[in-house]
Amino acid sequence: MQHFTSVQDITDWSLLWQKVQQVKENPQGRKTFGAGKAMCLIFLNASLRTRLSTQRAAMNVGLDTVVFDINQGGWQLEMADGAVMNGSKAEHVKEAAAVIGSYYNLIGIRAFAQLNDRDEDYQETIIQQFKKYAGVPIISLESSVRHPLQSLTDLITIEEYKKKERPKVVLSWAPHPRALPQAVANSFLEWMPYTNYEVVLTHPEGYELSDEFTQGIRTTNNQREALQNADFVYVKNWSSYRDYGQVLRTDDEWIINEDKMLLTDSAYFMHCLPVRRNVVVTDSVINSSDSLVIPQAAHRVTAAQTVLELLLDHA
Ligand code: SN0
Repeated sequence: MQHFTSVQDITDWSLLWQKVQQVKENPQGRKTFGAGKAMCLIFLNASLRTRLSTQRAAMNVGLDTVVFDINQGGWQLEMADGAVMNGSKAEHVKEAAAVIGSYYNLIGIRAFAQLNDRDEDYQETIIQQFKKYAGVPIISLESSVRHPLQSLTDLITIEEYKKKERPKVVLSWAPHPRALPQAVANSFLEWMPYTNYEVVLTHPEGYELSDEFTQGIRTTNNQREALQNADFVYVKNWSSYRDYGQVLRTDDEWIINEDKMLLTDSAYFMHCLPVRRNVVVTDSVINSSDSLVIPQAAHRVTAAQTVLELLLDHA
């Protein structure tokens, strides 16, 4: 695997699952695998799980890590090729990425969608420019469009908890006071065709995701119908793709509560976190024994370590 920025970067699925198994069984088993190598994690946005789990995964393989909050202390980077740089941006990504790539064997980067200009966000410019200019493997720590480390985590979690060969997995939109990116939902759906799960997507009108991710995915605007007999309920808010970056409704009709979970086949509740309690999901559901949010978050280390081991072969 050369980079890890989308599901399409996975070249060998059987090797991936073999690694996941090895990492789960013995996370400390390859303590010196990354020895002598180092990774730079660049954050343009806040993070708890991605930052800490990726560092923990690196420790487990003996890889040194530096975290760079580029907005605090770094130069503002110009991303556009051919730009006349007479404004506030002091350095071009062409130099910055190449320089960081000369110091580090791997680069991770988090750059959320700005939610102003859809075309610009959906070009994933920052991650693409780093890919182009860094000369080392790039790991997406959530781009403007995708969050593949989260999606791998989600699959690892579902595989671990599923009680049926072909579980019904529902991705449900939920309310939120702020406009959030579509990345987690996009990415989750992008990984689904690589499973045999029965997948249903449900959201209110106006919250349709890009066709690129929903093609072939059963979709309904009826949340209760979607939840019938579900085995896993994955809940996430996203802002509108159609009315780009807009919050179209502020009511609580789509909250996940106990009453809705009763429609399922004793489904597990999943969320990538951070979650707004009693807005997205009621305390009673997230506190219940069917809530997987903590083991799911714990598997962020499993996912990151698996990815690091696959990439280190090329780093
Ligand atoms: C991010 C998102 O993409 O939705 C990261 C999720 C892994 N979530 C948020 O930004 C939540 C912020 C908030 O105010 O609740």
